[in-house]
Amino acid sequence: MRRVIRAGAAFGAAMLAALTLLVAAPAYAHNYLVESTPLEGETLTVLPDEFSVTTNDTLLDLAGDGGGFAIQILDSNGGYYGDGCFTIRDATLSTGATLGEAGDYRMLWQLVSADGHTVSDEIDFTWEPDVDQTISDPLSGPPACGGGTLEESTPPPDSADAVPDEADSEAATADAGTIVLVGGAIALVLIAGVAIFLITAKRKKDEHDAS
Ligand SMILES: [Cu+2]
Repeated sequence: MRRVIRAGAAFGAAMLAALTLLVAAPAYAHNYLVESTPLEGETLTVLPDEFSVTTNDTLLDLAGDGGGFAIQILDSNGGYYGDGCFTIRDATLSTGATLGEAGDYRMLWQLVSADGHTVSDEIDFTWEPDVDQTISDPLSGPPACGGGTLEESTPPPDSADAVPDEADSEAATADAGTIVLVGGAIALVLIAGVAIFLITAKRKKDEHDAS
């Protein structure tokens, strides 16, 4: 009987170790911020060449289209600045620097870690421009690189040309995928349970037969 308990404990420990690895390993591999312009809480009096965030590891832009990356500059009234274009270079994500009237600003950034996970955060700073600094007008929405704003380029959801059937079927496919995943996980647990039960029962029987 002691042997059965020990086997069960070993199996449990192995499962726990595997789960811990699955959950913990990716978290350690996230890129983290090591430098930025501006810094959190900094007061700028002169516009830098560019706004940027630098992480500890390479940024992942596999498709080369900057998907998953963004830097947005907002004033305290929700106005946007910049042209929406950005550059990904090694571990640094950057964008051209423009700001409006003096005040509090926020830089929102999002990037894709070397491990493929998206990381984002915000940096608050203050703008007290010297008299020779250029003051830009705010945009009403996030700028789209190449012109306009992202909000303008997004079609209204109830547009007559919209294809709701396709969207619905995509959602249905996603739901089906989730069901398959959950079903698969339940099946695995059940199979493991039955296996443990059978092994335990057989060992009990063997020990019983042996005694
Ligand atoms: Cu990660």
